Amino acid sequence: MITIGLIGKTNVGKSTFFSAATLIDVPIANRPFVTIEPNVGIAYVKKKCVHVEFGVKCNPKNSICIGDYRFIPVKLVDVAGLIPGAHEGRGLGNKFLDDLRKADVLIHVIDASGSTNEEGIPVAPGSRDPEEDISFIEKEIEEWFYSIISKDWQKFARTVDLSNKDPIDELLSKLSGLSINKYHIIETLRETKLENLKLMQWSEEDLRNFARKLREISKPIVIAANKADIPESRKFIEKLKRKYNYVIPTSAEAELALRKASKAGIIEYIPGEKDFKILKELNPKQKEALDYIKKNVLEIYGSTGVQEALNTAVFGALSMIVVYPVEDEKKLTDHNGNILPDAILIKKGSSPKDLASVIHSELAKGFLFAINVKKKVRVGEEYQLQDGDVIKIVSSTARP
Ligand SMILES: Nc1nc2c(ncn2[C@@H]2O[C@H](COP(=O)(O)OP(=O)(O)OP(=O)(O)O)[C@@H](O)[C@H]2O)c(=O)[nH]1
Ligand SMILES: [Mg+2]
Repeated sequence: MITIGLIGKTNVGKSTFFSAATLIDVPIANRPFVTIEPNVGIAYVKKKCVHVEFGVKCNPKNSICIGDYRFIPVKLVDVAGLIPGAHEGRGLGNKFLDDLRKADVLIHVIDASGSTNEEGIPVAPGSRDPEEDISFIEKEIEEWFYSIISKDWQKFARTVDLSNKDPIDELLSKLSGLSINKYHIIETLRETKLENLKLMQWSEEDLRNFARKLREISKPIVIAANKADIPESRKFIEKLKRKYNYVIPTSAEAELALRKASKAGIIEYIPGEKDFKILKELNPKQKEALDYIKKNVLEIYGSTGVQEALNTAVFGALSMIVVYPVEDEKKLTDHNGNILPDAILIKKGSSPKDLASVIHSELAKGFLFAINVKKKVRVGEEYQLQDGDVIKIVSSTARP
C-alpha cells in the first residue's frame, strides 16, 4: 500500500489533518510537541468510479464507493513536529523521522496563516512568513537523508570500489528500508552526474547533492497550506503558489468538523466536495461552526483541501493511475461475481504485466496477454495502462 508521511513544524495541524483523513481520534492542541509517538492510519484517495461509465452498480472489495466516487486506501503517518536545528537535537530532534522511512511521498503541512513562530508558539496571524518554514523543514529532511547515507561512508565506498559488486545494488541495499528502488538511485546518479565516478572519489559536496536529489526523487513533497480558513493566509498562499509546484490550501480543522458532523448524521458530506447538506435541526453553536466553514473555506477554495492534498500526493507527485482488474470481461466481475471489485493504484506508464505482478507474482509469470475491456481489444506487454482502464489478464499460470 502507498504510504504518505505528514511532516512539518510543530503546531501547524498535522494531527488535525491526520484525524480528518482517517477519523482516528488523536491528541490535538494549540501548543508545540503534542505528538511524540507516530500515528498511523488509513486514509483514502478519491477518483470518479468507472462504474459510472459502464452504468452498473459496483461491489467494491479493496476500496469503497460513495456516490460516483471510488475511495482507495493509502497509509497515512503523522509524526512529531520539527523546529529549526532539529538535526542538532533541538526540540524533539529529528530521530523520529525514521518513522517516515517507508513513506513514498510526503505532505508538508505548513501554518499558512503565519500564526505560529519558528518554535511553534502561537503568535498573531500574519506575523510569521510560512515560506521560512518550508526552507527549514526541507533542510531538516535533507539532513536526515544525509545522515543515513553518510553513515560509515568511507568504509562502504572502499568495500564497493574494491569489489566487483554493482554500486547501484550496493547503494540500494545500504538504503533498504527507506522505500527507495533501483530507478530512484539510477535517476539520482544521472541527475547529480555521479554515475561514472568511483564512490571513494565522491566529495563531501557530492554526497550532499546525492542525498538532496535522492530525497526529491524518492520522497517528493506536496505542500498543504493549512489554516487556510484564517484570512491572513490568503496573501501567503498566493505567493507560495507562484514559487512551488504543489501547493494545496487546506483547512484540516474544517475537514475534521465536517467529517465528524457527517459521522454523527448531522450533515451529508462527501470528502473533497464543495458543499454539504444539513440533515438535522442545528443548535446555535453547530450553525455558527458550519457557517464559518462555508464562508471562510468552501466558498473561497471550493473544498477543505484535505482530499485534494492526498490526491495530489498520489496522482500528482507520484504519478499514479487507477486500474480495475476483472476476471470476466463481459460481466466485469471477479470469480465470486463481484462487479468491479478492486481499484488498483499503479504508476503511470505501467504495463498489463506490471499490473499482473501487483496482483500476484504467479499471474505475472505466465502472462500471455490482456484485454482492454472498455475498448474490447487484446493488448500485450507493450501497452501502457491508462487511468480508468478495466483490464482482464490472461495468464497460463492459474490464479491461486
Ligand atoms: N484555524 C485553524 N486551526 C487549525 C487548523 N488545523 C489545525 N488547527 C489548530 O492548530 C493547532 C495544532 O494542531 P495539531 O494538529 O495538534 O498540530 P500538529 O502539527 O500535529 O502539532 P504537534 O504534534 O504538536 O507538532 C490546534 O489548536 C488545531 O485546532 C486549521 O485548518 N485551521
Ligand atoms: Mg501532532
